[in-house]
Amino acid sequence: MSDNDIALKPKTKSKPKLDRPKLYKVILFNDDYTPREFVVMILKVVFRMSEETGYRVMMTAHKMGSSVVVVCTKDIAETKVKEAMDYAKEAGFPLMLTAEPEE
Ligand code: TYC
Repeated sequence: MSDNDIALKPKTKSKPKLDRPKLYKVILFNDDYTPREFVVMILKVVFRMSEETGYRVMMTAHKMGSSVVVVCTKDIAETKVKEAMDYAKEAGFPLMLTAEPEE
């Protein structure tokens, strides 16, 4: 090796490849107009919840202002939010859900 040669250090720190997709939370928000039974129906039909789980999630949003419905990939979260809000819009209710990335 001459004096002008630069010794290149091999890169020792390489980013580990994680093919873990970023997860998204579907959040259900309370409002004063959507009937409780309608919210439970949405949770059963769109999110495949049982009556009991749907009722529990609906009551959490009703009492606390919001509730996490499910954690899943961005695609699924956004599709389900749209599906649920389309049903609500069609029925004339202001039911609101969002898909938010997990910290
Ligand atoms: N607060 C509504 C009512 O009393 C019921 C409701 C619950 C609406 C949860 C939205 O995400 C919700 N009729």
